[in-house]
Order: sequence, then structure tokens, then C-alpha cells
Amino acid sequence: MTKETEQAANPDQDVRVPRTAPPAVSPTAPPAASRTAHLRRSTHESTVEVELNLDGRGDSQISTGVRFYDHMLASLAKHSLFDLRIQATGDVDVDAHHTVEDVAIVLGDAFNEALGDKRGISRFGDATVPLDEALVQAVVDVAGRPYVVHTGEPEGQAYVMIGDRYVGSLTRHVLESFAHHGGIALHVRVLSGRDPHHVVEAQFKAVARALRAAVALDPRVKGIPSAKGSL
Ligand SMILES: [Mn+2]
Repeated sequence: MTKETEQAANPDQDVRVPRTAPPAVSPTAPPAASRTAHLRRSTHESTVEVELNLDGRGDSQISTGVRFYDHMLASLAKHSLFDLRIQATGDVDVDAHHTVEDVAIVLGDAFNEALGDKRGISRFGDATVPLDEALVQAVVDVAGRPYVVHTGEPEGQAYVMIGDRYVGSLTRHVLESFAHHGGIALHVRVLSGRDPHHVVEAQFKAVARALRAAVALDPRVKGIPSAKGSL
């Protein structure tokens, strides 16, 4: 007996119909598929493991061997509300460069994977964030068209050591590696700043806030937010 005929034969089936409507899905609820990624990448220069949840609370557990970079990545998680776990080991005895870059690459890949088909997202994000005297604007389009425009760092910023392993030139390199692997058009404009630590940290915070806005689910967006129909 098919389900249909069974129902037709037994009108009492009606009692199974819920008397009250099921709870409405909150417009801010994450989509059914969780927006997470867990990646691991190993080269002769580093081993990097990244776990990312775009619908997190800003919790992080970061260990890259470059303490200032850990501080920046924790800030990125905090202000994007992503949950982020990064465990990286690399040849930081040579230079922090390989490890810092490889973490940014895997983080970008993880972002791209976690975002999935980008259904229902806001897509664009824009944030201007101060840190004392430093002020940074970050604008993103997470549509899968990698591009980076990075301007305005104070003269000499690229050559300043921050902490014992992070040199200022790495900031642009991180933004480029992350954006290229994450499929993000990223504009970062340092509008003002003097303290090298603040200049970097304000950039990470602004990028975090812009990403948070871009990945946010907008209940008015039906499907993929592109006139092309795919991103
Ligand atoms: Mn700081």
C-alpha cells in the first residue's frame, strides 16, 4: 500500500499533522550545511593546520611560532566572529617569512572552502577601524575574484621589526596570500597611523570586520548574490 492510499484509507492520519506551525527559521540562522573547513598543508618549509568556522563566536587558538602574528590572527578571529584554530610549525629559525605566508595561504583556502557556494551571503563588506592614532579602511568582495590594493602605510613600515620575528613588509604579503587563496577582492587603505604595532593591528581588525559583514547571511538574498547566477 502506498503512503497516499494508506492516508486515503485512514483519515485518522490527519492527527499526525502538527497543530502548531514548526518554529520559524531565524533569518540569521546559519544554513543547513555548516560553514567550516579543516585543512592541513605540509611543505619542506612548514606544516600548517587550520580549522575555521565562519559562524563562530570569535574564539581562537593560534600557534605559529611568530607571537606577533598569533596576536594578529587572534584579533582577526575575535573581530570577524570566526572560530579559528591554527597550529603551524616552520623554519622560523631561517626567517618568519615561509611560515607567515603559508599560514595565510591555508587560511585563504579554508575561507574559500568554508564559504561554499556563497548562497545567501551579503558578499560585500566595508569597515573603517581605529586603533588609537591608527585608522584603517578595509573593503572586501568575497566573490572569488582575487585582487589586492594596499595603500597608505607610513614610510618605513615595511622595514620595522615588530616583536622578534615579524617584519612590517609581511602584512602586505599576508593580505595578498590570503586574498588570492580566499578568492577575495581586498582593498586596505591605511588612512593614518604612527605606531607600527597599531598600523598592523588596525589592518587586521578592519579586514576582520569587513569579512564579518561580507559573509553575513542576508535574509533578503535569495540564492547566489550575483547577476551571473554563480560566484
Ligand atoms: Mn596589540
